[in-house]
Amino acid sequence: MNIGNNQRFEIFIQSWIIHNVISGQLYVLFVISAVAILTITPQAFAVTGITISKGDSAGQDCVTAKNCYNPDVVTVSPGTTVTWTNADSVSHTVTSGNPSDNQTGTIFDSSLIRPSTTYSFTFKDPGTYNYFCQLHPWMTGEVIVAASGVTSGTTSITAPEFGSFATIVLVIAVTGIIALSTRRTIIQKF
Ligand SMILES: [Cu+2]
Repeated sequence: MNIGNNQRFEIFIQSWIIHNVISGQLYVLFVISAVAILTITPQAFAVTGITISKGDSAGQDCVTAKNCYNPDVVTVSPGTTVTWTNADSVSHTVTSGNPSDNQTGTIFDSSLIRPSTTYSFTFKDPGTYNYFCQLHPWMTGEVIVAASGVTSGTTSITAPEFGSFATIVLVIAVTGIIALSTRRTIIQKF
C-alpha cells in the first residue's frame, strides 16, 4: 500500500466518522424530540380542570351565568382525566345523569366533594355525559368526549412538572450536542 492509498484511506475514514457524528447529532435530537413529545403531550392535554365556583350553593345565579360548574361544557378526547375543584365554602357532588333521571350516578359519582378538595374521573368512551350536584340540583354540567375532540375549557398544565422536564430535555440536548461537537473537532484536528 503506497502513501497515496493511505491518504485516500485516511480521508475516507475521516469523512465516514464526521458523517456519522453529524448523523449522530441529528439522531440524538430526533430521539430527544420524540421522547419529549411523547412525555409532555399527555401531561399537557390529558388533564382538564373544572371549577365549582364560590356561591354555587347560595342561589341560582350560576344557572343564568351558566357557570355553576366552570366551564359548564367541556369537550375532551377519550382518555382525558377531568378534575373538579371545589372552590366553594360548602360541599358539592359531581353525579352523572340528570336530576330528573330515575337512576343517577351510574357512570360516576363523586359523593361529597368538600371545600378545597377535588374529584377526578377519566373519560374513556366517546359520548355526552351530563352531570349535576345532588345537593343543589340546579347545578348542571356536561362533558363531551369526542373521538377527534380537541380539549376545550380550562386545560391545566402542571407547570412545575412541565418546566423541570423541559429543562432536563434541554440540558440533555445541549450536553449531547457539545459532547458530539467536541468529538468532531478533535477528529478534524487529526
Ligand atoms: Cu352543590
